[in-house]
Amino acid sequence: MNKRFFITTAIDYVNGQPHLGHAYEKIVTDVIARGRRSLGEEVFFLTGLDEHGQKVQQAAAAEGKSPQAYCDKLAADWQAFARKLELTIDDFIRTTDSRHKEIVQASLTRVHQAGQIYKRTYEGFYSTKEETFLTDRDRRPDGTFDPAYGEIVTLKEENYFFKLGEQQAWLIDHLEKNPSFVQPDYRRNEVLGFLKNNTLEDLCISRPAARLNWGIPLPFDPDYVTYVWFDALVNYISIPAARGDATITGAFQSAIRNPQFAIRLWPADTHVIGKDIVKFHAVYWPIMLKAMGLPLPKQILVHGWWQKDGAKISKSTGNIVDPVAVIDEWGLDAFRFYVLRELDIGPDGNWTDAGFKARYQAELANGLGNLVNRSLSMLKRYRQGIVPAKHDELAAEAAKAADETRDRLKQNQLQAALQSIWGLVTRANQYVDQTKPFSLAKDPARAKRLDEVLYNLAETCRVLAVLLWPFLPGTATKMYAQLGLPGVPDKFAAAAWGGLPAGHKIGDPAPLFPRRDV
Ligand code: ME8
Repeated sequence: MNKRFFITTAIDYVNGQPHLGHAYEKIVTDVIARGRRSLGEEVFFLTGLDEHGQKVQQAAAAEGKSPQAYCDKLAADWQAFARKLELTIDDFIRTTDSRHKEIVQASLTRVHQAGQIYKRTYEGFYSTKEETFLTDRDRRPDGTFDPAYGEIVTLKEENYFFKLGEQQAWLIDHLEKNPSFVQPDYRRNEVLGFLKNNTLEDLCISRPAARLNWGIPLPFDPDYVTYVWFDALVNYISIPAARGDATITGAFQSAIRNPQFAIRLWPADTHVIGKDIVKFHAVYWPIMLKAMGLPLPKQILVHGWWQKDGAKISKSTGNIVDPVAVIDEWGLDAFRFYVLRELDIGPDGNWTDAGFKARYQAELANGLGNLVNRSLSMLKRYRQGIVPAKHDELAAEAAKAADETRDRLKQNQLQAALQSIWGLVTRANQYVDQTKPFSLAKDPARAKRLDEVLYNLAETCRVLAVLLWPFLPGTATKMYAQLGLPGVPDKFAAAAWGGLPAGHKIGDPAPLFPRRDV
């Protein structure tokens, strides 16, 4: 049994609204997953929801619902959102699933037995709004706390702590020996800088059940529930455990329920996350895994944050992009294209409606859409849709685009891969302008040349469909259908030049991205 390429997203807080940032992260992960599958790897793509905590408990109470009923309703919306984005997920974790709770408790037992969890009294500042303890180090230069923390109270209570001290040296060593562990490089350097210049304080991992009962009880003290990260991060191993991955089930001695369906997932190949939660994934998570006796994930891939019109996305100020509204108006692939083409994985991005429309018009309607539509329409008009004999004038350029796309997909350079693909789109559109098939068609003596040109164009469209599959799966599928080809172009190997056989009859061309008055 082969280990699968295991890729995950952050699990979203169930009580927020799905926004552009969530959509972006999930689409990026979907493209990597589809790309790997297209290249022949077995993949497991996991996403889901983070459902416990005080805010959920309070919001449910305000609506007069039980927290579970409140979460169930929102979870249905988030799952519909995943379908809307056409994510090729293999599982959807909810932290309220019993399969998850069981592994959270097993992992806490294990770490507790290893002597890494202890209880002590904590007295300090506490932000109820952010559910977090603060220290003097969190004060701003003028001595006050950021208003985002809301009301600050002093609180004295006993809690459980996870030991983080004495863990820095090996983690620094791991980051230095494995440059790809945190990517991009500047994020890795930030983590290294943080580890080298700070002493890690032990992490508070509990809340008294009397104050917060919407959480997973600590297996060694039912008066407490586990708080946030020991719950949320563990999702990455609870699904492998539920799927019978022996690396996890072995470590926790939990029964493999369906050994015949057991798969190997852990260690994760890539955790895709946003820049705000790097410390939890690159510092706390490896230390937690080490304490559990489990191998570390291979890579934490960190994306930047989207803004809109140069300002923070915020529901309260109304500065939002509603992905569902954009998709309903422009189509899913127009949305997927814009976010992937506009923003590389790493830096922050800025959504503008004008930028979105400009890319739609130039690159989708006038670029790809025009190429496919005129290539296939001319083949239909001049040759009754019958593919002429193979000809290789654009073969080298198509091969170059395919090679670059493959390399860039493997390196998670999604924006650069789209640039390679659009290099071929632009070249093929120039080829139409240069060879002028509409003029050739008027001169019977030039019939052979017209055959050559029409073959090169139709075959380039076919290659493009294969290259585009991970990014714009709906468009790639439509292109295959318009070419009269069965199935979906989901095997990268099919990008090799010459796949369209002479004599094949294409289907009916139709605009992929209708031009719009913008
Ligand atoms: O942090 N642009 O959940 P979350 C890009 N439950 N990405 C953004 C973004 C923006 N404007 N806003 C948020 C959580 N994100 C925890 C994670 S993982 C074990 C637990 C990203 O709903 C954010 O960086 O606040 C994170 O990766 C994801 O959306 C979920 O954020």
